[in-house]
Amino acid sequence: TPLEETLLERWKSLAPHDLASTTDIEKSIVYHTTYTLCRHRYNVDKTAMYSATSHSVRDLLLKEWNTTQERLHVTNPKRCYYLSMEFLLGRALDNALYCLSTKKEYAESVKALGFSMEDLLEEERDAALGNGGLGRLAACYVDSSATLEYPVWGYGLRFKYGIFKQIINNEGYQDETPDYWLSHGNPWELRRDDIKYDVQFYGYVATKMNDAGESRLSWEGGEKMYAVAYDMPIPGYDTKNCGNIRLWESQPHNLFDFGAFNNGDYDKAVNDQKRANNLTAVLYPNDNHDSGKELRLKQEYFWVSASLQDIIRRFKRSKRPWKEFSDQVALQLNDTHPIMAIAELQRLLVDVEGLAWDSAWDIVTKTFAFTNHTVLPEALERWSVPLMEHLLPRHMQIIYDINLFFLQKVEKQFPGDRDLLNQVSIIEESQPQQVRMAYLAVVGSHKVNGVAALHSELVKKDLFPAFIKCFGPEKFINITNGITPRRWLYQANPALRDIITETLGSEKWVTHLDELAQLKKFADDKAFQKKWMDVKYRNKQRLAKWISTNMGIDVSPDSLFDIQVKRIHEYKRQFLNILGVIHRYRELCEMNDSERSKVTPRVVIFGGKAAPGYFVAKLVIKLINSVAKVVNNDESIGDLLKVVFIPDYKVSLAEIITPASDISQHISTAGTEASGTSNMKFVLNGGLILGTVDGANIEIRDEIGEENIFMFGTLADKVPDIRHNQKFYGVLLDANLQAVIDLIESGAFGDASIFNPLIDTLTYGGDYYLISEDFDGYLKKQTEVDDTFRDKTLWAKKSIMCTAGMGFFSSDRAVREYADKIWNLKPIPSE
Ligand code: T68
Repeated sequence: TPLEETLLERWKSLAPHDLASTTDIEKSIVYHTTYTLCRHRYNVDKTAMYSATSHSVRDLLLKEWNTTQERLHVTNPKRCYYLSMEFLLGRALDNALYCLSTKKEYAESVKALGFSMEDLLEEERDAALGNGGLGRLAACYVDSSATLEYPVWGYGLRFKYGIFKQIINNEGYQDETPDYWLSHGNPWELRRDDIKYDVQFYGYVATKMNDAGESRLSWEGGEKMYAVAYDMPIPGYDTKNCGNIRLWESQPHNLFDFGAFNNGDYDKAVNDQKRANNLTAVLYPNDNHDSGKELRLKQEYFWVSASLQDIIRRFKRSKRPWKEFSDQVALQLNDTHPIMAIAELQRLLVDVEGLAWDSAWDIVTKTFAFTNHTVLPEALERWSVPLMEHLLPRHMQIIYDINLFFLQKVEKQFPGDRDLLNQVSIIEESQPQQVRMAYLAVVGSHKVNGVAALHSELVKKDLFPAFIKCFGPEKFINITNGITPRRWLYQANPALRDIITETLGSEKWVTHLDELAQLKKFADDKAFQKKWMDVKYRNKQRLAKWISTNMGIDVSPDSLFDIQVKRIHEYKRQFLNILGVIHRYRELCEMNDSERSKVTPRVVIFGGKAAPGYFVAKLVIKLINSVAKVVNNDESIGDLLKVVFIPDYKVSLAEIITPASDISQHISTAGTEASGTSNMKFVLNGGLILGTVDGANIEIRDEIGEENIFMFGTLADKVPDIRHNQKFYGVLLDANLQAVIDLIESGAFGDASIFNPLIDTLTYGGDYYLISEDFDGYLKKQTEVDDTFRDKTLWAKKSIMCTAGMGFFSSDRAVREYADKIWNLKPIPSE
């Protein structure tokens, strides 16, 4: 029951105030230490202080959160919901302090209480609810949505365990340990016990009469679980607007089976509880690979079912007719993972709300849009029909009907074209039959987008060519990815931030990244170049210190820092990189002192996780570490070459690594990396790229100028023919590559036999990722990198031109494009 007007006034007059002074902030921190954490002042350590400070900052955020919700409640605009299985947020405290423009005040207050802000920031565990680029993209998009004041919410799952923690063992292999990120509590989330929905699994479909005496299909029986909401406020920058991510946790429906308990079956008594606790316990650690496991499908359905119930409840409060649903709601499907939402919304509208099939389908197709993130066939989800019939029997019927009606339309449009019907059928006629989720997404959405220009072309050409015939090309668009300049420059690189602001005369660039273009006029300015490169040097020192402290390896910041950090995957070709390193080592070994004195010293840094079941990828990690051991201990080589594999690469480490690169490598086989986003982060921070003509590298080149990027390798349209020829004529390895393989096989990096399965990928059945084909071009570009780096003025100029050209790659631009071209969404100003 709402409160009466006079009471509302009283509440308003008592509402908490801003923490205006540092004394207020100190009081608030002491308050939370005492009452939230129940700690006495004699017993406050860094962890407790981090937690109390975060709770204090959270209060400020919640105030903005509440006023934002109130504003949305009153204006009731169209809203967009971003359905993403993954949100790779990283740490929250530093970001929140910047967004609230109160970092300075908090740092002073914390200092006055005997701690350092820098230490406290390091106490925070990363929120690592994602694998890689896809999850981090979702995090950047909610940041931009909040900043641009778009009414966007993220919906996802609250995994108890995020992506595993990677440990490199003494033999140089990857080991995995669980990431129990919630062990010290999480001040950045709010559990909403009042927001709770039933989610059903298994059971059967029955025919029932409704009140009007019509027969309806109904999903009955099976098992039920609760989905309980947790909210994570997402602050916008330089605005009072605050976004939200709502994450669902599974809970048992029946806490306890007393019948079983009384019969002495204690295990059975808690069975429900165990199953429910398992459901959202852990994130699947595969990127760009479909695991096909029942538990994964359960997670997917659980999440979309709870989210849709929540969204429909909110829609119903507006008392609008169903036909206006798509004027109020836009739903963005982040990859195939949430695609059951299409069948679920159709089911809710037809079976539960009683709409006619066609009216319901009209609403569905106007509401959903789908983002594709990969063309790799092994990554496209397919679910076996028997599994689907077992777990979600009504949805399977609905998918059959969606398919039937769609194929009937196609048949009408193209009579007798049986090939076309087979090509676009959502059901693949294999044994057993499979549901092609990406096809369901195309049929059930009004827009399909790829994530970079080349990728969006390949989506049309290679993934969905037959659908272009059915729907026309307009349905398929490109929205090139972007990254948030707040985290990836403002926060991660304070030194560069400060000289940019000083040079441009304002902080406008933080929300209008195109402003960086003004830096171009300083690219030849010697004094500015010096300042610029001093910053790079300090960032390299910061990373060198991290490596020395955490890994005991000393690297010189005077060397060229060459970095490749991303998930380990064959298509990303870390293997090519380490083979290149071995080639470099071979050459160094053969040089005399005078030749060596002309060499550009280099530190080659790797980082990234391999999926625990991805044998070849794990072997690449082992090879890197075996090579590192030999090279780093070869005293004759000294600083000329060092190899470092940084363990447990994650968002918070990326914030230290990214600003410190001279060169970063983005060297996927052309046509395989949909976009890449770390490429954008490095260039934004004045790092040059060594890359293939793939994904967003191409657009980066177009923006910064081809003279400021090192590009090599086979073009995407040539790849299929080369693969085809290799199959028939075999692979003749490049001579330098053969010498590198010979060195590995000689035992120079330890027992060679363990690397056989890796070396076999170059020859048996063809060199699928074209490592041999691209090897020579790669080595030549590396030599060009070395030569250019020695010209300090030229390098400084290129580095400045890199940052200056990156305006386009802000996630603000990307989110605006989504809002305009897909969601039809307007900002709701906070002031
Ligand atoms: C990445 N995809 C693309 N997938 O590889 C990258 N996959 O090119 C692109 O820049 C990025 O998405 C953003 O568009 C992924 O990161 C996954 O992590 C993933 C996770 C689960 C299942 C499949």
